[in-house]
Amino acid sequence: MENNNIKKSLVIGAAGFVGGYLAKHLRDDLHRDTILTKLPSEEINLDGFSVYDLDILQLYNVRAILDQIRPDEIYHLAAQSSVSVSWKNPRLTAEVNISGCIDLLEAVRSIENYSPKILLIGSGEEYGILPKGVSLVSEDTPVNPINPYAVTKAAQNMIGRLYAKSYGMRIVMVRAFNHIGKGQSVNFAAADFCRQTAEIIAGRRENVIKAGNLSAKRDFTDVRDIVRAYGLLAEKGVDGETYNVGSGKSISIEELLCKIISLSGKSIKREIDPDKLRPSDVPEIRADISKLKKDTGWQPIIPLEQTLTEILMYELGEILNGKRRV
Ligand code: A2R
Repeated sequence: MENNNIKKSLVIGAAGFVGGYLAKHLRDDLHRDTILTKLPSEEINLDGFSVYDLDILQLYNVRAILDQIRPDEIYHLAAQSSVSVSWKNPRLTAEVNISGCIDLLEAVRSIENYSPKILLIGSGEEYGILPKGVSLVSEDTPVNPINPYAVTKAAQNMIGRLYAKSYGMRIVMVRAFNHIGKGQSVNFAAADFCRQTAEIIAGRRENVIKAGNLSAKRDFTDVRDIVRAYGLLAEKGVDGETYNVGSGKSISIEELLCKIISLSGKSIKREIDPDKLRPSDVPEIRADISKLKKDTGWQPIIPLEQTLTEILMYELGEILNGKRRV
């Protein structure tokens, strides 16, 4: 029998890195009736999920699905999320990240007597080059994006604000800083270093890790803490407002690498790989999370060392189980 008191949550972009974690959090911790678009890539137990195949660029399909299931809250994670792909294919990036978002909001708006809470997931990348002397960024710090991906996310943020203010829609915007966890693509530093270290532990690689700019300082948070913040923001975030989600602390990539190496118990050298250097790396960025804390009571709880240990063990397991040939 259907329980009408249980909230329906729709995760758009559930097949991505964050989507699987968010889906699990909504189902297991918040006991939501959770609907996913596409299956999560992580191997998770799919009991209790309904799955729809939805391309956000198919406006009529999006509208039909929304009208049919009428979720109480929508987590919009679908994106072309790779910075390097955004340089190679800025048009596709703009189409998915900007037009896709507009189409989603228009679809919601066109359905009568329907006003779901919508979370638009953006990125700390939107801040880009910071004003001189600034490393701690609040939501009021001007955005100054320096790659096509970040431009599209800044645009998404502005669209969300516009629709909330102009049409009274219940939209909250997020700027998520670096989040890490098992299963992330090795285009990201923590996963890359853990995979290389796992290969060394497994004896499949010489004791050298290749890295890019080690001096840049970034704000890292466990993805499980991040999705917990999303759940709270869907409940308590103020409509039309933007929230930074991060740890509020920064560490250098060098320190991150040292932590991973020390977890391995091995003596490992580092080597700079010019292919991993980014042309205009921002020296330091960390999130001011006071607004998020004040409005939701959220704070990160999973220590960085725990997250790194779990990623390293995961990568080692993948190699030893033969899932990844080195
Ligand atoms: O590319 P696919 O097939 O894996 O699907 C991606 C999905 N996606 C779409 N879904 C529906 N219609 C589309 N036209 C479309 N284009 C892409 O969005 C993928 O499953 C998901 C994004 O997942 P990831 O790239 O792994 O991003 P992640 O790290 O989970 O980040 C979630 C959100 C994104 O909006 C980021 O820009 C933001 O957090 O930082």
